[in-house]
Amino acid sequence: MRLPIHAITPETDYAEIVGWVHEVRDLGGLTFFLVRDRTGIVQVTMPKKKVPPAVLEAAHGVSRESVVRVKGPVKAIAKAPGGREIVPDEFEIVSIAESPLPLDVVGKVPAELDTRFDARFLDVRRPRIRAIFFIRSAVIQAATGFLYSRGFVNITTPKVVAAATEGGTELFPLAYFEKEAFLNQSPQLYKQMLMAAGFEKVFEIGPIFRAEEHNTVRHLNEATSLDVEVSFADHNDVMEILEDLIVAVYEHVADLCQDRLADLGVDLKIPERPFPRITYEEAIGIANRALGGNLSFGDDIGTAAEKAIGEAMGEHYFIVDWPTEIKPYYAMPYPDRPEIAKAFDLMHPRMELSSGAQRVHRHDLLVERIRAKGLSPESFEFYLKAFRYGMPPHAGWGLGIERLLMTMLDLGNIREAVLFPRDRHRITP
Ligand code: AMO
Repeated sequence: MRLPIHAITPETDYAEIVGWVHEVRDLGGLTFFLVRDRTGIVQVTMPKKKVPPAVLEAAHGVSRESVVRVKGPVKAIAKAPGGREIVPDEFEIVSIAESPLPLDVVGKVPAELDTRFDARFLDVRRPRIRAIFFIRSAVIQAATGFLYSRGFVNITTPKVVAAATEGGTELFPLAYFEKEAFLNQSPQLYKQMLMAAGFEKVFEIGPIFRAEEHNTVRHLNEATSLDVEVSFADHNDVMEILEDLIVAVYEHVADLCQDRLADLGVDLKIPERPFPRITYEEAIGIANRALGGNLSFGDDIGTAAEKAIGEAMGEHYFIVDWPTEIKPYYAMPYPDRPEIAKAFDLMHPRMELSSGAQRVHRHDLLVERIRAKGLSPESFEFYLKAFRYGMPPHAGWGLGIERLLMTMLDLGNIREAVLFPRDRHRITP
């Protein structure tokens, strides 16, 4: 029976393993193999005089990254990884790897990102790279568990849609029979409609598509968003949920992914609650002082300003009370100061992680806001309808999973947090 490599202990005296040939060292009378599976690496030692001729023949010339099955007694040996070695009495090549490899899995030869993504399945064989995706899985598990424990319902909304949610310029048009259709930018309209359906608390983890043309280290054209929407709640309520979720996710990863974090050399610091909150006006004040700039009310906070504010804050923080004019039509303006919206962004010192708001739930105001953005209420009729038959007040947010991982694991490029990234120049593999 096949044994995962990490299950080989000092008590194991015999093992059958299946894995990839990580390294081969032929010293003439003695050949060493390192064999790797997803759990670890073990040394396979073949002294020519001690192993059966059939084993020597089977192993002869086996290429790196071939899949092999090895069976034999396990012995203690100080110099081997994990302090164990297998001296095989059976050896089988299960699947041969062509040479040369398109990518050096051992990682001694550094590869460009493009080379890595062209052979991503090989790239991800590397323990350091694979660790990112085991942690990504743990992040999603923790977030999902947290939301279930708070009574949320997991929803799935369409990705083929008829209207823009976040603004028309970043849409991917789609050939959809005789209709005009797009890939969805956000589950925004659907999660709100489910508030009218009486679900009260929903979440979705799914793809969002943004036709952003710029090529940056923190934008993808297909990203993964964790979306949350809550009825009878305001922006402050959902900011608390977001803060609690971030801390729960960090704690889960710190508890359960120690080995993977070690593979990545990451010393995870759990963010402290409550996250500081600064207003948009305070944020531009910080940026102006730091950069000698002259951002004024209503200006977007660009990358340089964001960086300066992040440096001043030094930890996760919220920017609240945004100008209504630079937030989407669905963000609720304060009744007494309609030029400011009950909208927020959750920031990591490096970048924005999430944005959210209390929503406009009054039909008349929503129509007004849609018009004020230069959009046509007619194209939102399927959405507006949900506001005419009893729509509770509600609030929510969207959190970018890749940005969460990128900041948590200190990755240099957002593409590192995606198995098969989609950017301006890449749609394969
Ligand atoms: P927003 O457009 O700010 O808000 O997106 C929410 C979060 O999703 C992530 N994100 C991206 N990540 C990588 N590449 C991209 N191109 C990209 N675009 C967005 C970011 C961002 O903070 N409907 C609102 C959310 C809401 O109000 O509930 C929305 O989509 O981490």
